[in-house]
Amino acid sequence: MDDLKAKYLDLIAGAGDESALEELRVQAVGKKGEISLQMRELGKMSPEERQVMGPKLNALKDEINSALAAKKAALADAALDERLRAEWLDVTLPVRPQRQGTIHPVSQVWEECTAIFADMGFSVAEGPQVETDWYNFDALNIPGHHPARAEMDTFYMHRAEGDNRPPHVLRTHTSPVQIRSMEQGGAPTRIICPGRVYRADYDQTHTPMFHQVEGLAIDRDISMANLKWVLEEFFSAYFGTKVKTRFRASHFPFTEPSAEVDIQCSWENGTVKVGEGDGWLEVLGSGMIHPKVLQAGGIDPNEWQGFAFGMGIDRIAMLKYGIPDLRAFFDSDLRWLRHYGFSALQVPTIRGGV
Ligand code: 2NM
Repeated sequence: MDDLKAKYLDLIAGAGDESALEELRVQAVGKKGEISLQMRELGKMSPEERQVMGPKLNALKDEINSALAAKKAALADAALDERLRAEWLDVTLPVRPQRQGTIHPVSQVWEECTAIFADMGFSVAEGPQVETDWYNFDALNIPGHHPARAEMDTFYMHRAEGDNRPPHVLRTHTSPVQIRSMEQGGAPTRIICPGRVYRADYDQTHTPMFHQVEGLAIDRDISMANLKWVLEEFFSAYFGTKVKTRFRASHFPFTEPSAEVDIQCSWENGTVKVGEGDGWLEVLGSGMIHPKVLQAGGIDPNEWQGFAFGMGIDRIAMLKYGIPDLRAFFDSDLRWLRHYGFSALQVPTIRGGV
């Protein structure tokens, strides 16, 4: 029995894995195992012999079983240690760099404009891109025969056969949003309307969809002087340097008087710099809101007056960030987007009063 014990304890200690251990278990204490067979022999023994051998065999069986269990646990521990070693992971490593999208210059400048005008008390109004001809034209003092209707290269929506109502249009400016805001909020008011607008025009400097921000301030004694201050404040904050403006008399159906606004710039071997030099760059249209337009928005022109202006977001984005070609804005070329795009963490650069 001592030989049996020594043999199995030795074999168990040397078992390399769980299946080798299982084979040993069957071989020693399985139904037909060596120790089980010995126990069967007890029946053939004399009672005296059995009294000695019985407990000894039971003790041996117990010892083998606990050696098997201990070895099994040791093998499991070793397997776990090996897994932990092989699957080791440094959770303190920085993440691998990931390809990220960028903020489009139009979105960036849109946000910059919103932030600057918000500082001056303007809130943002938005409205539909498909408009009635009333909101896009008539309410803005552009009647059916007015050349501006043709000049604006309007996209017209389709009407069903036999439906003779005037068709809806893709808005040619964001002014209809301002009419809607006048109707809803009345006076006094200060709003800007950034948004997409559409004109059937496509060349080096025009795309059929582009972006505008228009502004509107209505109160009892708003004047062109207020307009000039707001615009100079805006351009100085936007370009980060004091920018002079020049007003030139102009004509728009929706404003009277009307002015086109130039900003000060220099031209040096083909590149424009805003806020220096003695050149001028046209960037904006503006004026005092025409009484008929106030009336169309439900505001009494005998009690209220105000200024309005409109400019191209894409155009001022090109100026500030040195982007040469407008059409590339809407090509979705990833190389262009990575080059001119902004990080999501890049907060719009605006500065306070100059
Ligand atoms: C411009 C130029 C001048 C303008 C007028 C209005 C409204 F709705 F209040 F009458 N909004 N925007 C306006 C005036 C727009 O864009 C070149």
